[in-house]
Amino acid sequence: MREDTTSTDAVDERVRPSTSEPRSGESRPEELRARASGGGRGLVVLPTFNERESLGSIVPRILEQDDRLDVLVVDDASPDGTGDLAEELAGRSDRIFVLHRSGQLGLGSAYLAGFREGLERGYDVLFEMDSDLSHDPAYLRDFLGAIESHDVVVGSRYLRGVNVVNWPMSRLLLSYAANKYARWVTGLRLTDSTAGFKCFRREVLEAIDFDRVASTGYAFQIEMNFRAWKGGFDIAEIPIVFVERAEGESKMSGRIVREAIWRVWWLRFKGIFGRL
Ligand SMILES: Nc1nc2c(ncn2[C@@H]2O[C@H](COP(=O)(O)OP(=O)(O)OP(=O)(O)O)[C@@H](O)[C@H]2O)c(=O)[nH]1
Ligand SMILES: [Mg+2]
Repeated sequence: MREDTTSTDAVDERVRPSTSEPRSGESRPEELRARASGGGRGLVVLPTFNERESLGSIVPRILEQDDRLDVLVVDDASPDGTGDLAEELAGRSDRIFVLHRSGQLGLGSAYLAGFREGLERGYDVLFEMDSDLSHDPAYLRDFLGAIESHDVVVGSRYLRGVNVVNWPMSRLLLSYAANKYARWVTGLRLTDSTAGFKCFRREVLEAIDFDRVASTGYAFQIEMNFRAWKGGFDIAEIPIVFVERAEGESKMSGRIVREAIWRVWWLRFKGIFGRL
């Protein structure tokens, strides 16, 4: 029997079961319904919180990589007006959609909200990507190639040496150590389990009960990999170079790091006892 997940923390940030009604605090991009048609289509989910400086350049660069790609911006009522800019962009292209949420609800739940939307609309491949230009859209072609023969593809910063540009040594060490630690605790054999540039075949996301995904920050990335892996799906890594943001503000915090430290143990024990 499955346990009641509503008793744990982070309840506010959890996405409810898929229904035909939008969640409270979200407005649904109706045009997405008409656009999604299946047949190898990919949706790049771009979570934004105060990313006005970069959104206008990243979105067209994504779309020019491949005709099969559309973009869904998931904006958490950014005070800098990123949501308005996203609407402006969406008004100019039938490949750009926007999901507005009522406040800063966390990265994990932003992705889950975007995935729910994309699954409902029939997309075959769902991408995660940062909107601050840290992830070069040119890699989307590599992802599209790799996802044809794998269930999940992760863009790794550590597959061929260390490919991170402009991070202070302290941050690099933290990220590198976090990856070694996650690998040791969970047994997940990835070089970059906290990476945020990745894609899933729709079947993988359909097999994951979003209501049970509890992590929000870096741990969210580890948890999604872990759930896919435990679900019997295969995960491939491709090398990417990650460039630290030049504009805007980081949302990285001590809370996010602390969550990742204990959450991997939670995953390990849930996994062992088959209670994921
Ligand atoms: N919708 C939404 N987006 C978020 C939230 N937190 C972060 N993001 C977005 O998620 C992406 C990754 O966040 P970043 O702040 O760049 O995190 P990071 O890459 O680990 O750290 P820096 O690049 O140093 O800032 C960016 O596009 C953010 O705008 C959130 O609570 N809601
Ligand atoms: Mg970033």
